Amino acid sequence: MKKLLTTMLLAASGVLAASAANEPLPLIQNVQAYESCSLNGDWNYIVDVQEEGYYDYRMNPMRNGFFINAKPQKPEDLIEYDFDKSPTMKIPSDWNTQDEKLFFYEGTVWFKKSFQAVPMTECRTLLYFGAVNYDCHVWVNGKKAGHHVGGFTPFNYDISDLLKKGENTVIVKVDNKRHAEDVPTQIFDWWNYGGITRDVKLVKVPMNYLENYDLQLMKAAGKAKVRELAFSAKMNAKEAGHQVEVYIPELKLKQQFTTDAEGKVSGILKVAAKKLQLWCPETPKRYDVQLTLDAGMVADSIGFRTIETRGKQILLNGKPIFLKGISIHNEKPNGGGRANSVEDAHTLLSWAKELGCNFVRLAHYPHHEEMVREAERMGILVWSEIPVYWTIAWTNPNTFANAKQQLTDMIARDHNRANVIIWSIANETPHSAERDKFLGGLAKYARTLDNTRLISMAMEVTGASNYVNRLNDNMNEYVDVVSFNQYIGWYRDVNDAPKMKWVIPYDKPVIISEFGGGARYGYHGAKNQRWTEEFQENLYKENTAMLDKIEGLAGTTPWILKDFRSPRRVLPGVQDYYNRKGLVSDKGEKKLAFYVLKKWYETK
Ligand code: GCB
Repeated sequence: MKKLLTTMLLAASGVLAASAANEPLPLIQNVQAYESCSLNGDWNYIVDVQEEGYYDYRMNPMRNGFFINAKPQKPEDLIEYDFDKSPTMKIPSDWNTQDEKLFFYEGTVWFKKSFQAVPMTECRTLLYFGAVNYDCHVWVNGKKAGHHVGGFTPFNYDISDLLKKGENTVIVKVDNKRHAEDVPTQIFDWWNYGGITRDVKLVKVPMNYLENYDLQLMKAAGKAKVRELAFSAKMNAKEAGHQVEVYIPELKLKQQFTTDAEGKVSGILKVAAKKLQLWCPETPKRYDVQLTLDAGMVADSIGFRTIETRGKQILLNGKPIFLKGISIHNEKPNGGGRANSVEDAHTLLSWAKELGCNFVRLAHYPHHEEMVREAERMGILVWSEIPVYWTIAWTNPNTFANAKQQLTDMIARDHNRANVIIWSIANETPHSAERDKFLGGLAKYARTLDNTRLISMAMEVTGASNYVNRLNDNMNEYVDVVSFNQYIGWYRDVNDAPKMKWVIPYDKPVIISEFGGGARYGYHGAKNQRWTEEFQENLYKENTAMLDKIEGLAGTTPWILKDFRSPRRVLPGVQDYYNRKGLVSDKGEKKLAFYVLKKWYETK
């Protein structure tokens, strides 16, 4: 496929690239399908505690900051930095685990990478970042390419006009300082890993390309003889009259569409129900799909399934399913640090498979794209979330715009993945009218982007007398699935578990999005001795027995697969800056509770 595309690109007519540096370019769908050149590898870096490479001594942004990558021209020239003499670190990575001086660092680091290029007039070059945490400015050859905020979603710039023949330089200023109005906000229970944490690449795209496309199986009555695939797409230019073709060789399905004045197409493809094999955890079937715009082709591998709710049930392909899940942070399986490879994803997801899971909650922000794709290949359903966590600045319009953008990009990246069934818009947020307005707005907006999946968020139950736990959240009316976190046995006495009653007054499926407790691997003792594996094991036994009594329980995602780094977990000798609620230790060792959950899932 890639070869085909290259040939096509070279043969394309020589129209000048109309790139608009600094303007945000909508995220390109399925970036893997294009010919690209990786910029991963060694990048020089400069730690800039006071941002002297960006602001002058009166705190005004400078015109000749570090981004111009100056070099002395005359002996007397004063230049107080030198990227080429600065150390290097591997990208993608977080700086915290790459340089021990930066373990706790929150602030600005500059990165520089040089590469060779040949400017091309017959196609465009996008500079793509899988994620950078948190605030980042990008320059190419000293000229601004763009600014991005938000640590877990991809973004791209059209840098065609900034490239020159020979050596080119990209400089990135990354700042991971926390602020109250950011998303996430100032406090959160995970490590604030800074840096260019996911892949960086130069992507070659035709002058006209499919910015985004969507191919989804539509819901149908159980005995329908013909199934419908809803297709829509948008090209980068707003131009009528371009041909878009969808071809699924295995189904012998081919259909053409013509763009409207907005550069959009939409329509339905029909296929005999008996020919179509649906994606499900047991048989995660995906079809090769070829999408052609004019002469340029993009290949994808797409699974078809439906997801809906009926009363308290979740239906996958029309049949009830119990979601045997586990929550996961986007951390490497052995030790801390941001996970960013297929291998990392495979190891984490294999542990989930071993537990008997058919579902994972990717908490509390979008994980790297390979995590979702590998889960799709392995037949694991996904809950994907944005970091609207705890005490967000609900009344700040910029905060809302930021959350909305992260939601947009999460959905834009993954909406053709059959395994993603739930978009989660928040976690454990304090109730208020302002919060409802903010989250209600996000929920409604998410449905305009994708009305085929379920919307949820992790809520909280409020305790009442006589061991009654009541779910009472105005956001109920906006979600399809009511999910809540509960910590009986950890933040509350484990002996209360058998006495608990649950009042969930909504006719919707219920997911327990978190439960669990901490244990240090290898620490053994009595079951009432906190931090022992036996304490955690007992907590899991009591909780699973308790959850079996919740009417309409449609799934669980206990907290959490693996111990993960958190600055809030400071107990020496036990936590040492790790949240120890993992069923697997930070080094990959399985704790006793792992086997309790595995056994429970065998009964589901
Ligand atoms: C929660 C949060 C999660 C924390 C967990 C804990 O409710 O959603 O991010 O890590 O509790 O360990 O307390």
